[in-house]
Amino acid sequence: MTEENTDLIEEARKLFSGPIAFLKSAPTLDFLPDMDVNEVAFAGRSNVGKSSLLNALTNRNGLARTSNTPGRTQELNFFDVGVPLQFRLVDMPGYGYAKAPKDVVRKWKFLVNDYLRGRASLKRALVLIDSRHGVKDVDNDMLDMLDGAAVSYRIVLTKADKIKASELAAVTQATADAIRKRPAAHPDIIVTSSEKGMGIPQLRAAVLQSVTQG
Ligand SMILES: Nc1nc2c(ncn2[C@@H]2O[C@H](COP(=O)(O)OP(=O)(O)OP(=O)(O)O)[C@@H](O)[C@H]2O)c(=O)[nH]1
Ligand SMILES: [Mg+2]
Repeated sequence: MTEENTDLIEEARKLFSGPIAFLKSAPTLDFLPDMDVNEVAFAGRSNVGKSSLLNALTNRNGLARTSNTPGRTQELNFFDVGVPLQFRLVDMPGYGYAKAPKDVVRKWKFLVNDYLRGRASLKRALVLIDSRHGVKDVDNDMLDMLDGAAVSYRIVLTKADKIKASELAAVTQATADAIRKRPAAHPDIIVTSSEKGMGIPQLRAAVLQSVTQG
């Protein structure tokens, strides 16, 4: 690891252990906060571990609500990082929940698509992929949406504690191959486990880097 990376990781660690607070929930676009500060959004299938990852990043268990029931997060949830405010984290509603009613799915598509297309302050999306499953069709739909909206994104594998190291290496490679030709994708994949803390310092640094560059 380069010295620059070590510095960034330490700076990110400090920032994420400082003040972080839930700002608001936006069930529709009317409720979005002003674009006064940069944002990083967490996207991914329902139950992939978005809320858990947010909690692991911020070292606060109850910050984002986690659940065994898929489809728990239905709104865009905004969290303010730093005092004075440095940037915002956005917990997005999960997609791909098979039992979701059609009107909920339709509402989700409009909300997410409009948010992604209209948000100059959104510097990067983190797309979470369950390391046991890899990139599925519903994930590709999300990546198409991001490529279409020209929102830069990065893939984060979750729940790495649930599979063997050899399987993890294989799914990481397969995921890298799957996104190679996608225009808005960052080529490097971050492997994480909220449960074990794996990849969390690196993810904090990646978040900080994406909100501070330009
Ligand atoms: N073993 C393991 N379990 C995890 C990890 N991350 C999340 N989980 C579990 O996966 C389930 C779903 O986690 P959530 O964080 O609520 O998932 P989500 O993506 O926010 O789900 P929605 O809000 O419904 O879209 C919970 O039971 C978590 O405890 C992990 O790193 N390892
Ligand atoms: Mg959630």
